[in-house]
Amino acid sequence: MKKLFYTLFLATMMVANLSAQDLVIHKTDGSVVNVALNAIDSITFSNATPVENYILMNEIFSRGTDEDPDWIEVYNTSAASIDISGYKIYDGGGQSGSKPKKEFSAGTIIPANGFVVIVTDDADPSGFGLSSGGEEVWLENATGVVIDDVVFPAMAEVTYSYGRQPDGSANFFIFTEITKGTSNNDATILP
Ligand SMILES: [Ca+2]
Repeated sequence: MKKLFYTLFLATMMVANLSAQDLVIHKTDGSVVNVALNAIDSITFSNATPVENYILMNEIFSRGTDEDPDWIEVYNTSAASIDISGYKIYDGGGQSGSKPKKEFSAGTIIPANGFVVIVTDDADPSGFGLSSGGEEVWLENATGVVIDDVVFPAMAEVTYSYGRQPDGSANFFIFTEITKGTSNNDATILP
């Protein structure tokens, strides 16, 4: 917003100087928008705020068995509880439509800085299996906006998982100590 404001400020100054022909907006995605000054009626700033995301996939277990199926742990990075009813997790099959997306059931609430584990296994009728050879998984919110995606590597051992340390950070590791539904912060990392 500061950059946009600065650009608009400069444009306004140029209008005052009658020395410019276009308003040039340089967007954060690298694109540039040109608008002829004589085509502008007015400039206003909206109150739209960016969507902030507090829910992340925090730990992934892809070496599940019938007795201990695959799962993904989701973490709430915020200091308030969040209702994640209708949020969905899926892999490439869910993205292409060949497999269902796994949906968090109605009434699923993650406490502040808390965890929820969802089973994602072929053995689960509404789910999909995680590839022990590694793949990409996505998390979308109840309105269908993708809010997180993680590419996890192959897991060599059934006692390994993959996740963030500290919780909610951008730092991923293979853990030799699974912490299903609890903090990853003290989990032992594969050397
Ligand atoms: Ca964990």
